[in-house]
Amino acid sequence: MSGADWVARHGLIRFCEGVEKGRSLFENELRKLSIPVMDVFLEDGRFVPAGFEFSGERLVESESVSGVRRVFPNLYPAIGSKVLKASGFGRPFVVGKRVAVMFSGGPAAGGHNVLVGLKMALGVDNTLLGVRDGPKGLLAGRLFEIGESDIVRIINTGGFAFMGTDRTKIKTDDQFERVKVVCRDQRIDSLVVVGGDDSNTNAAVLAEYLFQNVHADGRGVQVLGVPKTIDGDLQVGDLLPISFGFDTATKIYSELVGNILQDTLSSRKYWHFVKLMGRSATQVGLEVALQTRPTVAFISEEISERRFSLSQIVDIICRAVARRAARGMNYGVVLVPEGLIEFIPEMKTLISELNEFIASSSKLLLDLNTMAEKKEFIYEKISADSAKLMASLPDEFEKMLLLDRDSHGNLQVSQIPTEKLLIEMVSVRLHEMKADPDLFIGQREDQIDLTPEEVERFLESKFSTNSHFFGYEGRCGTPTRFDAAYTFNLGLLVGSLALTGKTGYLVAINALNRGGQALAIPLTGLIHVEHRYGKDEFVIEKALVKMDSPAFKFFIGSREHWATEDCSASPGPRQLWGPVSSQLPMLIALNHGYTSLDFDMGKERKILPG
Ligand code: FBP
Repeated sequence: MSGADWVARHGLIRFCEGVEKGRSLFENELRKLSIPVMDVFLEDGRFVPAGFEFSGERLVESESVSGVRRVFPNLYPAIGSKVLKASGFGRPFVVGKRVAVMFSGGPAAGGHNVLVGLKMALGVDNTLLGVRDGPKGLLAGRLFEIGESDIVRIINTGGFAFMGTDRTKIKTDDQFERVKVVCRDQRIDSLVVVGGDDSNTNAAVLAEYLFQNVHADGRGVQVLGVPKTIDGDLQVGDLLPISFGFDTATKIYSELVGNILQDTLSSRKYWHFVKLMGRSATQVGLEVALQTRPTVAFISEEISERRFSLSQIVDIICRAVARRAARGMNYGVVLVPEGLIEFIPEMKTLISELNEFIASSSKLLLDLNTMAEKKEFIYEKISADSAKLMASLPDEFEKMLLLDRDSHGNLQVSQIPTEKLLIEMVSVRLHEMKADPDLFIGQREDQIDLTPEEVERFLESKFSTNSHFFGYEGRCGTPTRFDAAYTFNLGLLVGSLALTGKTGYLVAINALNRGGQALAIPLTGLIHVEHRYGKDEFVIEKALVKMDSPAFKFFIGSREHWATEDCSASPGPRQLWGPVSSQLPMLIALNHGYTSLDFDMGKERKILPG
């Protein structure tokens, strides 16, 4: 029943009183949204699981192959480096399988549709179990059966609320053993991990651990991964263009940034500093910049590559502010990636020294009461350069660098107010510039060439600021049409793999502009060695923004113009119906050589009857 029908039947007051959660007019219409489904999952108009065959693609062997063989003695020989593709041949006909699915890490739009697709691939002859609250819930054996009525309720809705998630890393022998026991007790045949790079690294390790001898008859448990993260940093070249959730998050942020840009053009008095989520990579920041054309946008990877210091970053902003002020434009928008500070080489060294120190001595730190004591203690333990840099930062910021790490040992950069730090430092620098204009105005390369009238205008200008952090707003919104379709098809794909008995694969869909190609990528082929927190770890590499990628090149070719002129774009709210509802992320289109922004994942289908 549509929302309008519901109101007609039950009355407006009862509707407004909220008779049932999740039943706004919008949510009711959403459940009826038709979404594209790939041909390989269709037979006689019904959704069916696919079979698999060798795609002809092999992953490039990681440089750490001997280590990978050692860490994955069962999995690596079994799945090697061959990428599989879903096919209409060899469709599995399986009954009685029990598949468990778990969200892991931060939420991302579309997760619920993975469950819907998975449930449909398994059909009525197999059982789908949901794990409550991510890995923590798995360890506690908190599983429940996902039924038809759940699917009807959650289809096309945002967030992970239906099952919950968390960031527990399963790493100790006790934890692995616990998972084994839960799988045995609950008769689980396959475990699907919906997560980012860290969670899928964990999935690979679990696939090895559960490879055999879980059940009394010697069978193991298959472990499969689904690529999720708004950060967009789980990509595998042409095979996996993007993780799900990225499109929704970036479209939400782009709408907000577009609105702020419109406000600057209207009120002409503020500089807005906007921090955008995306822990390490700046895929989110780049996409939002492409969509909105802000005054200044930083890409952390470039900062790292060009070895910029914090002071140089401040300088870049000050020059943009001064140039615009000279022309009477005392406004602008600066995009600051969440992970920026970790990419500034001097800060990176400081943070990694702090990470290693905190990993080994957090208990000692706890014993110290005041911040002054903590600082004194830490300054002695880190290098002199790092101690000097740390001491030069505002107190509040220094305190933030000592916040608790997450279970993967990462600094929680979302909690660090980099946008405020920059505002503070830029204000101080502008003050210095105004006090001694001859230092920065002139013909030298490091100076700004301004006429006397322009200098006058700059000296009289005001630098009024606002800061924003767009992060949590973007993770749980209603999935875009792209994410809704992508995740439903990923669900069908991972369900198919579960039924064919495969283990140790990450599902992927590429060729997103021509019907889509459904793939299974061996997780062990993605693992490489990284030095983390004082030791070598086998992990999936994060996909950072590449300096030679078409999307980045387009950005650097445009930014000078964006900084001096007002050429912002306002993408507006994301659309689920109508002419602009089929847009995929611009950086996918640019980086993969698509000629249009429209995606194509097959024909539109009504997913649920009624
Ligand atoms: P995932 O990689 O787990 O999907 O999380 C991404 C993210 O949204 C980052 O952008 C952000 O740094 C982090 O989660 C914030 O996490 P938390 O929810 O723990 O504050």
